[in-house]
Amino acid sequence: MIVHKLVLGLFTATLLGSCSMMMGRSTTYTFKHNPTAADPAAMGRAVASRDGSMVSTTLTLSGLTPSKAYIAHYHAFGPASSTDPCASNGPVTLGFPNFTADASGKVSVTVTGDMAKIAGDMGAYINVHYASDPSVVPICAPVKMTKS
Ligand SMILES: [Cu+2]
Repeated sequence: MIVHKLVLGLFTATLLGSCSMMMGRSTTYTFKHNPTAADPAAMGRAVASRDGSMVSTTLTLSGLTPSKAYIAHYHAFGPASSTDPCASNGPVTLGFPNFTADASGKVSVTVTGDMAKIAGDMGAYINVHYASDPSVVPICAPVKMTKS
């Protein structure tokens, strides 16, 4: 009986330990508005939580056009800037699932991917595009401020 209780106690402690470790690896990034007239009230944050070699990133956005379709991606640091990731024009490294803003212009969307896809310069910024015209990018969240 005593042995069984001890084993159960150790198991519980291990679960709590791994949970708090995951919380400690969570990082929040804040979206900023790009110099565009699109969705002037758009804002939000990205919370990235690492678990081993995988990372889950959840975008919580508001001020979007109600019921409009969007796409979002992690991008690598591009060639156009080495100090402003959002202006660096880098390639996509990890895409979020397509999403549509709700009737009040809010949405939450999550992607889980291999950390290697967004490590270092590979994950320099997250941007949100109109699905109908990806050249329209209302908001961008800088993740890595300086190019390596
Ligand atoms: Cu993009």
